Amino acid sequence: MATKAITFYSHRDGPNPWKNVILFEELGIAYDPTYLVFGEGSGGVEHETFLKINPAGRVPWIKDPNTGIELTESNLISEYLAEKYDTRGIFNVEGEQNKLLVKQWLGFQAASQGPFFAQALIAQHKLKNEGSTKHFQALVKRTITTVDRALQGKEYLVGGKITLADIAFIPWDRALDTILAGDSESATAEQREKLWPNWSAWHNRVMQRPSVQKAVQIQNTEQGKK
Ligand SMILES: N[C@@H](CCC(=O)N[C@@H](CS)C(=O)NCC(=O)O)C(=O)O
Repeated sequence: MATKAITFYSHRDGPNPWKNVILFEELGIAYDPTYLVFGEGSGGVEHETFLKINPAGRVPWIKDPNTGIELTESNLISEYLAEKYDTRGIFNVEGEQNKLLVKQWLGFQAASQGPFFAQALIAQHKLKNEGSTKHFQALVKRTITTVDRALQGKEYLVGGKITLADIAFIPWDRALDTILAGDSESATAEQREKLWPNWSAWHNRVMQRPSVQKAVQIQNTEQGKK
């Protein structure tokens, strides 16, 4: 168990750091968050102060004073936290195949879900470009279809139990009302449930975990929502 709080650079809206908050809450790890903003201004992810810490200019980033470890990339941080602090094996899976499957899904999340969901959001709500919005929303739907197929007959992605793979998808999936806004077939949770029943049941199942609910509550408080 961590004795000193982990230094944690985060963002109030950006979904990626919130995967790690779920881990902090689930594993009872003390952490000390600093919330950055987007851009180059004071307190920004691309301000020179933070670029010296993380040249990628992105969050999350941690420093663990208990080990001296410094890390960025949310999925790698989750793997580190589980390896060091999951003393009860909450996220463990048995066997080489299952351990590799967790990594496979973490890779898929970081290479497909994260970037496609982010670009669909930016195309529609920031660039307001209809063609790009449709292009990225199609990739978002393909990503969800992949996960839905993989979940056929299963409650969780790997090994019949909760793993880091399931947790990794939650923060971006929570933003789907905004990401798929305007899409005639998948804009609402009801439509998504009909299109992707396995995915929808899994999402709701993982959402019910107390650690996920706590992370949502902390994020809502930070965002000034109830
Ligand atoms: N693959 C990285 C992505 C990190 C990332 O893009 N973080 C966002 C916040 S959710 C960010 O810092 N964006 C700022 C920027 O791109 O300028 C991870 O999973 O940690």
